[in-house]
Amino acid sequence: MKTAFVSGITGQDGSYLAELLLRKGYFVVGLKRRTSLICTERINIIYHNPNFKMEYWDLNDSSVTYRLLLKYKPDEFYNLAAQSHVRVSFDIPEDTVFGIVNGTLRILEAIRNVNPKCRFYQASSSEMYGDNSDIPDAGYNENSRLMPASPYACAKVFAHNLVRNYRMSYDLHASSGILFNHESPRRGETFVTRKITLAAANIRLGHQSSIELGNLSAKRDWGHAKDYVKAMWLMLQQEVPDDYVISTGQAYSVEDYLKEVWSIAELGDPTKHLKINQKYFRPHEVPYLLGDSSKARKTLGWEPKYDLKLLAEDMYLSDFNRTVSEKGWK
Ligand code: NDP
Ligand code: GDR
Repeated sequence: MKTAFVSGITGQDGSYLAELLLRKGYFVVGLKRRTSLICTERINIIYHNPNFKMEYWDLNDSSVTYRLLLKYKPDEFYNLAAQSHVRVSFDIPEDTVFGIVNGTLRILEAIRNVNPKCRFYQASSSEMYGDNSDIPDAGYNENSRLMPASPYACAKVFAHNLVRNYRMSYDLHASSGILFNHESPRRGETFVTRKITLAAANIRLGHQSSIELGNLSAKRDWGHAKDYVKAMWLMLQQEVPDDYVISTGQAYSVEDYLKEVWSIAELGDPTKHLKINQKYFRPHEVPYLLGDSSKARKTLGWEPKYDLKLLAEDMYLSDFNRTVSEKGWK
C-alpha cells in the first residue's frame, strides 16, 4: 500500500485529491494546520476511513515535516497548502509569501535529507503568467514567460523555480502542475465563481437581493477541481518528473460566467441584481489567462470532462440544494 501526504487537506483540492487517492488504495495522511474552529467540512466523508489519518502540520514549521517523514516514510507528497486568495495576498503579503516560499523550501529540504525517494508535487499556478501580454494563440504553455502580478503569484514563481532547482540539483522526483483556475461546489465562498453561484441560489430563494462584484471583464480558463486532481496524481506516476500546464483551453469572462449562472437559475438579466464595488478590484489585475495543456494531454493522457456550462450547473445546483436545506424558501 502506497502512502501519500497531502498538505492543504482541508482545502478544495486537498479534499478531492484525498478521495481520489483513497479510491486508488493509498494510505493518506492529511496535513492540517491548527485553527480555532476545526474546519474539516470538506473532508467529513473520509474522516473515519481507516486508511486516512490527519496530522497537525504547518507551512511555517520545519520540524514537523522531518518528524512526519520519518514516521510514515511516504511515497508521495502533494504540497497544496497556501494562502491561495490573490486579492488577499495584497493585504497579507508577508504571510502569503513566507508560507508559499519557505513552506515549499522546507518540504524540499526535508525530503532531500530524510526521504529522497519520496515523489513531490507542487501546486504551481497560472497566476504566474500574470500580465504577460505575449499570449500564444493556443494559450500559455510550460515555456511561456512568467510575469507575476501579485504577492501570491510572485511567491508561486519562486516556489516553482525552487522545485525545478531541487529536481536538477538533487535528482528528486519533483514536479509542478501549472494549474489554471479550477472550481467546484467545494470552492471557497470568496472566489468569484462560488460567490456567484451562492448569490444566485440565495436570490432565487429570496434570501438576498443583489450581488457585489469587481472586474467583470477579466477572463479565466475555468475547469473542475475533480478533473484537475487526477492530473496531479498522473504527474507523480510518470517515470520522469516534469512541469505540466493543466487547463481546458477555453477562456471566459467573469461576466460570461455570471450570465451562464443567471440563466441556469432562471433569474433573467443579471444587471438587475448587480452592483459593482471598487473594493473587489485588485491593485494589479491579470486580465486574461488561457492555458495550452497539450503536453499533459499527450504525455499524461489527461482530458477534462467538465466544460464551463457543466461546471456552473454543478456549482449552482449544489448551492441551491444546500441553501434550501439550511434556510428553505423565503
Ligand atoms: P484552498 O484555499 O481551498 O486551500 C488551501 C489549503 O491550504 C487549506 O487547507 C488551508 O488550510 C491550507 N493552508 C493555508 N495556510 C497554511 C499554513 N500556513 N499551513 C498549513 N496549511 C495551510 O486552495 P485550493 O484547494 O483551491 O488550492 C490548492 C493549492 O493549489 C493552493 O496552493 C493554491 O494556491 C493552488 N492553486 C489553486 C488553483 C485553483 O484554481 N483552485 C489554481 C492553481 C493553483 P485552512 O483550511 O486552515 O485555511
Ligand atoms: P483568481 O480567482 O484570482 O483567478 O485566483 P478569483 O475567483 O478570486 O478571481 C477571478 C477573477 O474574478 C475577478 N473578480 C472577482 N474576484 C473575486 N474573488 N471576488 C469578486 O467579487 C470579483 N469580481 C471580479 C478577479 O478580479 C479576477 O480577475 C484563483 C485562486 O484559486 C488562486 O489560488 C489560483 O492560483 C488561481 O485561481 C489560478
